[in-house]
Amino acid sequence: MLKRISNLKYLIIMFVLGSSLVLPGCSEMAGSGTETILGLGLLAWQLGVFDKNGGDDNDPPQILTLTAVPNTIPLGGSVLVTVVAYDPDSSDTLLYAWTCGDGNLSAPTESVTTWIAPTDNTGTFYINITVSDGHDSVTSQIPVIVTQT
Ligand SMILES: [Ca+2]
Repeated sequence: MLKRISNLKYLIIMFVLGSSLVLPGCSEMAGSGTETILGLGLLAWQLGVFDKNGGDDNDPPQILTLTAVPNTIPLGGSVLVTVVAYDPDSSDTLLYAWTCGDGNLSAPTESVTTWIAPTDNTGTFYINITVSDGHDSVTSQIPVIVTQT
């Protein structure tokens, strides 16, 4: 769909240069005077249709906040991890997927989960979240430090 929008931008440039064009479904419009203004008006309307009302482009979800409380825990301890995400397309339902290379996640497909640290590994662990709207996704991660005690 972006390709078609680019084509329409090209058409606008041709109008500005004074070229004569025939749009699909329209009569021929000369590139001067009031007909140029009419042509630009029609193109602006078409751009609006392709961009939003056509329904075939998507705004990806956005992660607003990602928190881990507390962010330092002992071996086997637990952290409450929360993501707040938003999608500009009001009809899109967000899907959540948490992953971590070690430890366990209590609710790996919810926006809030508990991560339980391993009992035999200390260090910094990155908890990853992917938020998808079914078309596009966004990923982020947050570190949690696991200490001996
Ligand atoms: Ca969306």
